Amino acid sequence: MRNMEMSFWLTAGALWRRTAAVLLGFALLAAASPAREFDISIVGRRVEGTSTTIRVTRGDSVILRWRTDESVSLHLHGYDIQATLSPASSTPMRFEAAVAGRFAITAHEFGVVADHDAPPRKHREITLLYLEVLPE
Ligand SMILES: [Cu+2]
Repeated sequence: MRNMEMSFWLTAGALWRRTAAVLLGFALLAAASPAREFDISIVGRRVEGTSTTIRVTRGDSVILRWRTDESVSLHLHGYDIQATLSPASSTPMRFEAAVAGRFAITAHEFGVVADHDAPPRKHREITLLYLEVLPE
């Protein structure tokens, strides 16, 4: 009986230490890569609001959550990330801001889903926003 009780407390202690280690791991992970989230709406082929620049710090995990009133294909230059947006739902664009600098986020043809590899003549882009990644 005494032995059983003791092994219970030993097991409980080990479990608690493991749980604490896992929690500490999550805390460190969260501190190392804070996710910066931005909600951005495109209305009438323009970004709503007054700010035309999104600022983050190098090393940040970034989520740009897009809404649009019209289908459009977006292109984050420099990072070379593309996303096709539709009015039906919001579309997240996730990336690690590994490179510092100023990068244009452009809209390719609105209305139709644009082909980025189309001939240059047809590749019209509208700059919607700038992403600024500041060095730490
Ligand atoms: Cu482009």
